[in-house]
Amino acid sequence: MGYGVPAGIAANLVSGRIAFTIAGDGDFLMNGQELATASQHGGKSIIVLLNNGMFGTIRMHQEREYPNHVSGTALRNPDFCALARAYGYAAERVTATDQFEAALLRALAADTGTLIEIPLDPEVITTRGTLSGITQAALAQD
Ligand SMILES: Cc1ncc(C[n+]2csc(CCOP(=O)(O)OP(=O)(O)O)c2C)c(N)n1
Ligand SMILES: [Mg+2]
Repeated sequence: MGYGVPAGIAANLVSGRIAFTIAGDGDFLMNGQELATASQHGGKSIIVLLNNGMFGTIRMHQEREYPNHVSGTALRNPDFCALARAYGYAAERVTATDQFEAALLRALAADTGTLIEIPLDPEVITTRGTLSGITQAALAQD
């Protein structure tokens, strides 16, 4: 966590190639200020930010081991698109799968870096199950 955003910016600045970073919301919050570095040095990274409003991986562990005992994993997030624009990045929010390709093409064509925010339902916690499904499975074991 906290690595992908600055690493992508550094990779872009060193190589001149567009860097593509996928970040969680908690992950982005650790080093998102490095967008200032990208803007300062004319860097361009494309960041896809998966925003589920929580430290989802940790919440998943909490539900599995201590169902319905949430502690410290909810996030009160900023407006990530507004934040990215404040640093000089372009930004857009993608809310449907069929919007993504056009957003990515705009990002590839842009002069600056771009943050693409994808709001995610917190229930969509893995490819194989839901958050409430994990909670119910844990409760059923007791
Ligand atoms: C520097 C660092 N601190 C803490 C952790 C432990 N950790 C693993 S996943 C996670 C939460 C990730 O949240 P987010 O980036 O929002 O992604 P999500 O799991 O919600 O998709 C944490 C705190 C870590 N991997 N690295
Ligand atoms: Mg998250």
